[in-house]
Amino acid sequence: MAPRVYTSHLPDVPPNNVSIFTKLFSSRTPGGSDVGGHPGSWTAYVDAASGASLTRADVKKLALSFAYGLRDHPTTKPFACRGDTVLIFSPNTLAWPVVLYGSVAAGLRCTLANSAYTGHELAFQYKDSRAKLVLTAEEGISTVRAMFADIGLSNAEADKRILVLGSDLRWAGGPAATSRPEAAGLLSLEELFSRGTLKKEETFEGAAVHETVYLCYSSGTTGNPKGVETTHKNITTLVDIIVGFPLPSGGPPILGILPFYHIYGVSNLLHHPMLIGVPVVIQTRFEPVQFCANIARYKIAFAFIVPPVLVVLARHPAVDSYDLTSLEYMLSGAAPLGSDLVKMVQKRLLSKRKPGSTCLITQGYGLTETSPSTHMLDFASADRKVGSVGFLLPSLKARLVEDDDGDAEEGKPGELWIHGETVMKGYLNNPAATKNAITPDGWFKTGDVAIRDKEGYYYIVDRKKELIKYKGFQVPPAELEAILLTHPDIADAAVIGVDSVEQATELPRAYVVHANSAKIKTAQAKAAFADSVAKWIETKVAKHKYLRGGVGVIDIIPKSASGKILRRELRDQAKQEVAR
Ligand code: 4UU
Repeated sequence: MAPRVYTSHLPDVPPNNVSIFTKLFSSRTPGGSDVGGHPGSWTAYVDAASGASLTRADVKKLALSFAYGLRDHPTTKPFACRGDTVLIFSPNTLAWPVVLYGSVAAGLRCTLANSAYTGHELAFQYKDSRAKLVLTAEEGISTVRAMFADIGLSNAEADKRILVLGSDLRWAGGPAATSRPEAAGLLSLEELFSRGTLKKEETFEGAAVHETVYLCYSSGTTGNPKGVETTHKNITTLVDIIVGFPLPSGGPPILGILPFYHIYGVSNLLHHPMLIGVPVVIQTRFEPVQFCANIARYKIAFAFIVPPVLVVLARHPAVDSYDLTSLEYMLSGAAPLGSDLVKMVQKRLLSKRKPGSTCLITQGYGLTETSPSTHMLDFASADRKVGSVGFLLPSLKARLVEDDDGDAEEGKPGELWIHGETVMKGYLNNPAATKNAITPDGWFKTGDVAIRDKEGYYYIVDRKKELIKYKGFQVPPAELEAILLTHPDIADAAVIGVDSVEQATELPRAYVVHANSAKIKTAQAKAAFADSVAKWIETKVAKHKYLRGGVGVIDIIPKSASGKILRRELRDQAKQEVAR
């Protein structure tokens, strides 16, 4: 049967063949003083805590200066040739856009790591991405040193590969700060700024636009995290695709709480606002009281969020202590969003506003592998289509595949496949995983099950892949299972996600088989063992991977004849255990 291919109802965007830096920072008027088509004097990024800010022209100038410093400074020079990879390890700060765009201008690849990672987790990404240099916030220095120790590098060699993004913001007109003792002897951002400026960014034109620029990590449908090769062309196409969705150009500031190291943050808080001329108020990391305080202080009208942020808005007392009336629009993504929660938040926020006020909550959908957005719900349809991730974005094609031979009938669920210029090049150094994810004719298999209604709105109804998402963060079960199997008392293990409606997220839950079940016969002994396993995991991994869904002790992990864990069975079992 011929595939049933859906296209967007919106016109395709014109193809473009430039680098990210050229796309975002070139003047649209020849010889003009604008940056990316908007006045260079407009504010681009604001540090929420100090109020220090950078204009669009500042960002461009500092990025080019950073790029020059990277290539010129004797310490960084050996690690900063075109195509080399830098690893960025920092919570959201004002330095982020500067070093990201600066690295891109210098022709480098950037691998972005979760700022909560342990040294061991970071070591995996550093080695796998073949990174050479690490850009870290002060708070991350000890973890980075632990990472270099983990991979067997001497302290002296390790220190040559560390660049510190300090908390002193004088380079952005902000306050001075005393640097932490652990930063002593390490190269700082300011030292790179002081050397000169790159006259012109490294260019990527023609075939070079297909060079990899970002390596975010995703486990895809199965296994361990893999480096997603995102190219210049992927990103420049994506920014054109989402221009105007959901924000108009030149609007009021938006609040930046999504982590910049996740593709959702990179795309929606770093690239997109540069293109549409909207300032981003940067919050270091999500924290409920600060979130509310920043909305009030900066009169925020819009925020990109993940579903658990709505739990805060529905229940947290801080919501009553701050004036949040400016917040009229939110876009949620990275995990499923329940319509009850949307309605609860709207009810609470609107109860404090004049009749007829606006509070619209919409959704976007995408994946690291699709750079990321493929679907977005327009604000005009937000109330009518609560629960939908919206329509397919321009220039993309979609299929809903029932199995490998056929597509689902209209209105019926199928695995969502995506085709277009925003589909990643592949998984780094992993042709087998790439082949599994992308068909020979370029269809990327998302692992999500979707329904498309008659009007062309999509609903994500299930996830076929094993991936768990805790508050929008990826938790690859295979990674936790491999760690659990190193526990001396565990003979076998499986990890699944259990839903928490309360927290609007999944929680990772492990099932383990004791190596000597005679030792844990009583319910009490089993519970104590389960507890000890959950605590033990907390010594090994970043917080978002903690076994918050608990640990179940069982006799055997259900597996198929070919040895695959039957996760659906475990998910059903977990539901019964919770119901009991
Ligand atoms: C149900 O989470 C992301 C990307 C998020 C994103 C991107 C563009 C959100 C809004 C936007 O405009 O990437 P990953 O790679 O970490 O995780 C991808 C997975 C998907 O396969 C799906 O299972 O995250 C889940 N997901 C969603 N699920 C992402 N968005 C949604 C959603 N509803 N709205």
